Amino acid sequence: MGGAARRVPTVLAAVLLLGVLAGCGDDGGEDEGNPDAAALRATATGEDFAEPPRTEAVDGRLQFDLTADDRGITVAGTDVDGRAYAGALLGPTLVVRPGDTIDLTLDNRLDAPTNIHFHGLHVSPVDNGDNIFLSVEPGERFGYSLAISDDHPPGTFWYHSHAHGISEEQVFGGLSGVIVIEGLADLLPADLRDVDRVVLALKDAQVTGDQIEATEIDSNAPTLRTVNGLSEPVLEIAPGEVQLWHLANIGADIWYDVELAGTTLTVVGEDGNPKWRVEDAEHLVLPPGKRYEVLVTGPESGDAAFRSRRYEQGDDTYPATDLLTLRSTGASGTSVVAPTLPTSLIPEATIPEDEVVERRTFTFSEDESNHFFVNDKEFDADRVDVRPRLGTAEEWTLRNTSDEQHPFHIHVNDFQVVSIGGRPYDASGVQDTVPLLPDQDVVIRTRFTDFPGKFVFHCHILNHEDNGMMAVVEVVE
Ligand SMILES: [Cu+2]
Repeated sequence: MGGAARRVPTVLAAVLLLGVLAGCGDDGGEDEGNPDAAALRATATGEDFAEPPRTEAVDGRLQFDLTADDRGITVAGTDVDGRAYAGALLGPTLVVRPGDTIDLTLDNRLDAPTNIHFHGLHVSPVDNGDNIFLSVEPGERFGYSLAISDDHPPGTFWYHSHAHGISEEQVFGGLSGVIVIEGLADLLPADLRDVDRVVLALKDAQVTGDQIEATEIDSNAPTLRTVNGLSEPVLEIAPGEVQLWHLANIGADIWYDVELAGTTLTVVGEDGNPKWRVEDAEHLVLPPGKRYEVLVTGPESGDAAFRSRRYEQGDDTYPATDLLTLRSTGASGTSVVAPTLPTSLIPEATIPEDEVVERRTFTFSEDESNHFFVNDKEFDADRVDVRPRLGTAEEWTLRNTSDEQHPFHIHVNDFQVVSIGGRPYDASGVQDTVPLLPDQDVVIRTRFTDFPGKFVFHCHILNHEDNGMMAVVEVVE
């Protein structure tokens, strides 16, 4: 296995600085790509792959301070304004194991309130847990404490600002990062348990002048799509080597439809949940918030492009874009003996129909003036929209009556998709994010286990969430 050391990225910094220089006084006229983004791409492609710095738990505890600061991203001694954790487009990757505790102090040096959501974690939503109703004011420090249970599923999760009304500009400016709960590789066949684990966080940036766009974000505008903040980096792999990729879309608004040229992606996890049934995918759609864990096998030789296909979201259209080059270190003619891939990681655990105690329908809609609704209501933090009982299972019909797609996401508890567009869906695991296509009901079942209290579900296009497409769940005993 490779195990090559991965350095802290400094490339993005240089990229952005060059973008700033290239962007000065240069304005528009191009219909493909804003000039700054184009300049960034031209100067940045082909860099070595790198991951964000890792912050790992020690003796069962991950204790650290996380600064949110709009002095932004330090670039070779120069700052580009953004809204960033620890001075980078992506916050550090938090690495823990089941049973660990995350003790994170958020130090808000922004000039706006903020907070943190821990996306996908099955933890308490109240007090100083995964509580998105609290607001950390400018100049304040707030200590989050999250107890991750011994039996928490391993996989890919993420953290980001959930400050309602400004979550889009905060995440777009930088306020998001990856969380890895270790242990997924332990569920693989014995000869794959030492597999190289690689984080590939997808995030875009629209750099205008000397700052990341904040006030006039247009999710359909040309944007620089990065992997770990790098433009088209090169990731090396040995012939026949299997790597475990943690794919995560941690951006604010845009979608990806990823593929690896010439091969399939072996999906072993989705949204931080190991698969009951491993499946090969030719491509994977990742709306904002979505994660997949996939196995990738190194080709005999040559390069393979990891790219996003053109994707039409209904309102926005994202052009086909190369994201990363996977480079085989093998000489031409190298023969490869690929290891046996798994067919299942954990036993199937569907939620049976006879366990369902309540059925509800939620309709997602929008009007012509950028207002978004759940059951005809805009979000109100002081209103409770649904009160499930702790320990019960419910079946929800999610109905999208708008003309564009919305990725549904619910906090705290995962769900099983049981049908899409009236056709039964043979789930291969549970998930926490699912795209709602226009005029296609998605039916899910979920159990409200372990944690009473208030949390939310919402569309994970953060512009839509900020503009109303969110509702309050209160789990009661
Ligand atoms: Cu939406």
